[in-house]
Amino acid sequence: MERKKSNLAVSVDVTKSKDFLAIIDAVGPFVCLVKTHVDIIEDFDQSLVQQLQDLSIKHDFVIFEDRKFADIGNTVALQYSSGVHKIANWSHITNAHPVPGPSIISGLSSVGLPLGRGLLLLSEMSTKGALAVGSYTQEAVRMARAHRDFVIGFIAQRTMEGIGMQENTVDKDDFLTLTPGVGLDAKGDAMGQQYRTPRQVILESGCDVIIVGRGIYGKDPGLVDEIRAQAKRYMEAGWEAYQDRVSAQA
Ligand code: UP6
Repeated sequence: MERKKSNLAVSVDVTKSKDFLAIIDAVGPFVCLVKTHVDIIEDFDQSLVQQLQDLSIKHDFVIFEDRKFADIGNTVALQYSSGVHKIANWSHITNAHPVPGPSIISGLSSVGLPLGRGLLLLSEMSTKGALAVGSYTQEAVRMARAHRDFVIGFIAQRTMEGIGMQENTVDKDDFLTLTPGVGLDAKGDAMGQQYRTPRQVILESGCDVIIVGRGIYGKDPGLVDEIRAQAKRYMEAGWEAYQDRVSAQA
């Protein structure tokens, strides 16, 4: 993030590998991270993984497969390591719902830790009526604190720093907060998604990384120049909000 002066993550939710790779190559210079949903790609194969890894090296970004694991430890370990996608082989980061309890972290870390991978827990969601609130969110943070070797942060709508801690505690968490539901032009979609601006997310809510999908490639996945321009726009908005937060804290 420091090296590229970018706290922008682009979520590339398209179904054709040609569009997927073209978008990533276009936004690559502006992002710290690329977020994928490989299970929506219709012509997925292992060569796509190789090309994604090549782009990650070319443009210096981290790969995050947004798999949202949510099953028992044994099953998630198999889903993470095996099947068609073999996510653990190529994705630097993945994520999980805390709903099954700490065993989901043990299951995933049995595969990911030896490979140097990291996990994000979904302690909140961006959608209208989300159930990940209150004590659910607090327990998610507690689970993360108990597994600092593998859990590196959260998918959440605000910083989780200090949540559930005693008032006078001196411990600092230093987890990352990556935040989806970010848009500069729309307030939401027709399926419950809710958007806030980079300023609201980074400056007012203390998050670290903005995750933007359709705000960047939404008009037409073929319009590479437009996609590049939007990526630059979101990168600048995200970084400016971060700089403002840092100087406000100094
Ligand atoms: N995502 C959310 N909200 C969450 C968690 N994850 O939107 O709470 C993911 C979606 C999608 C991306 O699965 O890939 O972030 C948001 O895309 P969008 O910017 O096009 O709405």
